[in-house]
Amino acid sequence: MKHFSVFSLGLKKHQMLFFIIGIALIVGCDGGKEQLNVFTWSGYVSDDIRKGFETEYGVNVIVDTYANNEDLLAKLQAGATGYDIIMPSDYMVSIMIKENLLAELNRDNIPNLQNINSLFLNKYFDPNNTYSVPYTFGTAGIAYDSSVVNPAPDSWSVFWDEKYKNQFSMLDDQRETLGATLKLLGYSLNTNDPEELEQAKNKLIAQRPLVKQYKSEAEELLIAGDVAMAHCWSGDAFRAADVRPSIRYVIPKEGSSQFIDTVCIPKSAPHKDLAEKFINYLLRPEVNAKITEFTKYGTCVPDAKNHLPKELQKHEFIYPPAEIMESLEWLIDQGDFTKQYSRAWDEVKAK
Ligand code: N2P
Repeated sequence: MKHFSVFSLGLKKHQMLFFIIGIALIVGCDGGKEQLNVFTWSGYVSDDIRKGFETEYGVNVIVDTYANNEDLLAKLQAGATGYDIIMPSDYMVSIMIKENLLAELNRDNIPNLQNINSLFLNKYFDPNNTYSVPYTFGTAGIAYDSSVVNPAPDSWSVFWDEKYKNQFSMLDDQRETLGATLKLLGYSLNTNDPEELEQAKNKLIAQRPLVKQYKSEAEELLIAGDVAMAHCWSGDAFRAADVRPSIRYVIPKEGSSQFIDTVCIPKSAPHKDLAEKFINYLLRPEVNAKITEFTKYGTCVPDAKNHLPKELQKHEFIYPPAEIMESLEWLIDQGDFTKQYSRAWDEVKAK
């Protein structure tokens, strides 16, 4: 019996080498493993979580990050098609649903949906969780190094104090940064009054010479000691405080924002089934607990708490006291008025 082999194609040795390399490239040097592409916030998927899923499912997980919801939206609108998992915040989920960018979730593939606390389900931005699964929740506020910033700040106005020129960063995020300024001015961070937005824009333009950097990954600056103070999300402040215990976090007295970040699958996802497996994996209580330990944001899976150290089960960075919770607003999709926010923000950044 004649065996079929590359030799039987009449290939010479060097031709055979090219043939084999070619096949290896087609199959992928990793043996043709399926690849899950995750596009998320920095500090949201740890190596541990990634590797756990890779090992269990025999796949590769690639994690890429964005600084804000609008950058994520712009990427998808520009036709990026490689992403299987994205993690937009609440108001961005409603925008993406309207823009027809999200895939409907097949709930049969995500039985662990039942692990989610119903408090986090059926929210205004996706009334039946047709497209999104809650991942984490948190707030925005001020992270500051108490060994430098004295007295302790309690107002957004500290970011306009000349004393801290070049010593602080603001979030690179149009809704959050305009939102904090609107709160300082006594307005809603969901205003759609052009005059109020104009005032916030001008206030940020006046602040510009004092700002060291606009950066969403504020924990990196705080840990490195590049800034003594940052407009920052709660979990990132918490992570920085783990490394530098002199770091504190405060929600200013004028109030601030709170958010739920979600997990979604873009309509264009190349590996939808695998993405649903990944979501189901994230919702296992023991995996979800690891997420909380790493991200330092709140968990939407109550049983995850059984796997968490005591101090994380009710830390005030994650669970602010009731009177502070009352001062928080959710960012809401502003529809057509969103353009005005983008325009105002572009002007601030261009100065
Ligand atoms: C984590 C960023 C939190 C996202 N680095 C705020 N929606």
